[in-house]
Amino acid sequence: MSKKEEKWKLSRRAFLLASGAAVTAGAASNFLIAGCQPEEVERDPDDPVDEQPEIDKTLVSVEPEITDTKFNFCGICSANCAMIVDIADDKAWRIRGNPDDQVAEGHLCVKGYSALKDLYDPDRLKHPMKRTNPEKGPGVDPEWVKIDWDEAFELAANAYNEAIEEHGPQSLAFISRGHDWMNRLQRAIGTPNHIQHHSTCFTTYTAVWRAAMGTGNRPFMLDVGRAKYILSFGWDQPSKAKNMSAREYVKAVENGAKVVYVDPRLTITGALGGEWIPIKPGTDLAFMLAMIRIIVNEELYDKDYVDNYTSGLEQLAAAVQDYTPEWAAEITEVDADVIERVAREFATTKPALIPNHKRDAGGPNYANSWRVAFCINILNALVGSIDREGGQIIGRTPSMVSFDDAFPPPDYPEMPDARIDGFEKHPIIGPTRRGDFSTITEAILDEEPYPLKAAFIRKHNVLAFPNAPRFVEALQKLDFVAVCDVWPSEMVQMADVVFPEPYYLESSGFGNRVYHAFYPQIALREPVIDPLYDTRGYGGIITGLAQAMGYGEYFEGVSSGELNEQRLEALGTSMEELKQNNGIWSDERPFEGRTEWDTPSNKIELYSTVLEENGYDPLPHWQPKKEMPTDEYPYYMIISRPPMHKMSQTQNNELMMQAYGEENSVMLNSATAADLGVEDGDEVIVESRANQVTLKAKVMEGIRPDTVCIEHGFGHWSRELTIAFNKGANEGDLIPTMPIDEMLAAGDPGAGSQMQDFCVNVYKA
Ligand SMILES: Nc1nc2c(c(=O)[nH]1)N[C@H]1C(S)=C(S)[C@@H](COP(=O)(O)OP(=O)(O)OC[C@H]3O[C@@H](n4cnc5c(=O)[nH]c(N)nc54)[C@H](O)[C@@H]3O)O[C@H]1N2
Ligand SMILES: Nc1nc2c(c(=O)[nH]1)N[C@H]1C(S)=C(S)[C@@H](COP(=O)(O)OP(=O)(O)OC[C@H]3O[C@@H](n4cnc5c(=O)[nH]c(N)nc54)[C@H](O)[C@@H]3O)O[C@H]1N2
Ligand code: SF4
Ligand SMILES: [Mo]
Repeated sequence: MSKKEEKWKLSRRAFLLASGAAVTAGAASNFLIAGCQPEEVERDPDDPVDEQPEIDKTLVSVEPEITDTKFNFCGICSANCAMIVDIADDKAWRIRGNPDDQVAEGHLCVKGYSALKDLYDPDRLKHPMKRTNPEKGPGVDPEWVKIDWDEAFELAANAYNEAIEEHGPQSLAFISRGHDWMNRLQRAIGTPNHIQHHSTCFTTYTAVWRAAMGTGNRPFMLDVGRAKYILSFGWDQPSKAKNMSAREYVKAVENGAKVVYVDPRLTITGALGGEWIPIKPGTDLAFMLAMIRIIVNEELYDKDYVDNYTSGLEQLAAAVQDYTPEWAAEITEVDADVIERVAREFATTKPALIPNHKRDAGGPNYANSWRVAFCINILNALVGSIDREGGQIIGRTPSMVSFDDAFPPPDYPEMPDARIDGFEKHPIIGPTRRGDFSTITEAILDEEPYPLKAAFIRKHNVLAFPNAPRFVEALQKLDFVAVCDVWPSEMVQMADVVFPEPYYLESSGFGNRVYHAFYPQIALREPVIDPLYDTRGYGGIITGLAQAMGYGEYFEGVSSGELNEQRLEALGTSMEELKQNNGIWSDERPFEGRTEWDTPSNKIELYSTVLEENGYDPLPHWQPKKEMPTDEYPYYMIISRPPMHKMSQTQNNELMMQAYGEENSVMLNSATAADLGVEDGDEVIVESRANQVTLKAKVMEGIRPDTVCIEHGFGHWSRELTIAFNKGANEGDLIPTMPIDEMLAAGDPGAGSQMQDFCVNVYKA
């Protein structure tokens, strides 16, 4: 082993140990990350990675003089853990978790600790660019030319205005997470087309929560740490190294909580828990219906909670009588006596919780997932665990001055109803205007209900869309695409004009604590260093574009500094005070469980009148998943994500890539591998009715023999991502898209993208 390799091995091991410990046991948060030194190295994208300049990867043994300390919060996942960043030699040198943040509690996860590697990534976008090669797609060099901001705005404004004049405002789509500035420009233009990722992520939960509890959109907070019985149906957040989930879960296990982990695949969450039930994919609904029947029939539910805070128990009881444990056993392949035991344990151990986040069994994975989300809500309510200690909590967030109150807008034009993705056709989820990642592709290609001509895209990647190659075809059909990004992602490769944004560590503002918010709290974000490149924040990009398009009046007097000031003043604080107070403002008060709900009955509705009024089943009923194994596609396909990557946006982080092991693989049970004549590490083809991908096989025991699993985030084809390029495959290429008619036929009030409701074949490459 060369000296260089030896050094790397040491530093990598030290890093893994330190970050693993920080995730699971709350180890000292100020360990050093070798390889994260702020060395700025220009990488030539044409050089093979081996020949790139060497980055010093030795462990740092001597602490340099810390000249400044800045506050920020992590922008990698939505937990937004508060950070303290130590500065040495004008460079961000070390990141620590902020101990005063109730989410971080002084610690971060592997991804947060490695963020300096992203900040100083030489592949980052450095200035606005335009493409000069009209051809677009994988393998095509965009032939970028550097331009200034005025030219970038002008090019985009001309293209968008031309589309609007010739084809109407609806011919322009904003594909972006919601943002005050963006929402205003979209409304000023009068296009109904704003598309975000929720249909792939947690829309089924949102729909059920809106209907049965009236609590809006964010079913994200859990008091796992105090739960005594944790019944997970694919809730696997501790395995994702999500900071507070991992910490609270370990706390619960150490406090003697019993964990039953139901998942076709054994994960770290399951392994730490004690009991693993390898359920057949897409059948959790049957398990839950049988549980409800037992709990109701044996009167094991929390009588006080159910009487006072829920409605519809009688109708619920009548609806589940056919769902015996024996019936559920046939469907789920879980023994009837196991289902009975789990139901009784769950109802009689307090506090008990079915934790859920986004893409577990109730997430938009299958045609029946919304019913699973509904059953989870019902079961948590039956045992009195909604907004109670050890249960599912409604996060306490501070109320904020709205953007429109701070800067009242001129009148907006009328907006057409019909959206490109048909999202207005869903009565419960439609009003959230979040849009649909799986129907947009077919709509663009078919020009139904009308032609889409241009798109403005921000912080969404091609690899996140079902059947990504088909989405590329849809993008190729558009006349003009502008993309805001931090990296030269696959979406950037499809752009005509690129607007580079700063990395979050170069940005300012503040953020609500959401994922672990027992009381209202905000965390400060200040630039930890001066911006490295010629970038602009999203608000500034939208303002520049609006002015160039002729919508400048909507942004007169609008400034993020002023908005922040107004919001902080309303809370009785200021940026200055936040700085003085370790970057945190809190309104700490004792936790009091909610007693009223924003539904027609003011209760949690076990019989949902809102679902009924909108044409959906008001009670949970059995419905199978949509696609079953066939001779052609004999295996269930499931998707997950690893602890050290966030979707497709961390693969260019050298540390994370090293920690993961470079490429993803397809997980196969050893019996399945033997049947297929495949050995660990062999290349295999995984094929669905949409596409095929080639990957290495990872042979294991901890997955059902009828199921295969692939982790998401890989298969980058942008050559400008020099580390991420060409590692593994995108399992999303396999996911079929859905035309709007198929989506409506599914009858899902959340309009979920059914990310796993298909089957695959696997064979040796
Ligand atoms: N490290 C890391 N953390 C992340 C993310 C990331 O990319 N990386 N992404 C964040 C985001 S946006 C999201 S949406 C969440 C998603 O995080 P999770 O909601 O935890 O989703 P997955 O990672 O997809 O894990 C879902 C689990 O469900 C199991 N599963 C699949 N099918 C079934 C089934 O039919 N029944 C049951 N019971 N289980 C099933 C899978 O095997 C898998 O273990 O994670 C967030 N946190
Ligand atoms: N195949 C498949 N598809 C999926 C999923 C899956 O499991 N498998 N999961 C789904 C889920 S749960 C989700 S939440 C979605 C997520 O969908 P996306 O948010 O589209 O997914 P990411 O892969 O995280 O891509 C984020 C993009 O934003 C860029 N970016 C990062 N930070 C910034 C920033 O500060 N500003 C700007 N302008 N850009 C930034 C990154 O370079 C990257 O291109 O994906 C969904 N799609
Ligand atoms: S859990 Fe990790 S990635 Fe998510 S916000 Fe916290 S430190 Fe960042
Ligand atoms: Mo997600």
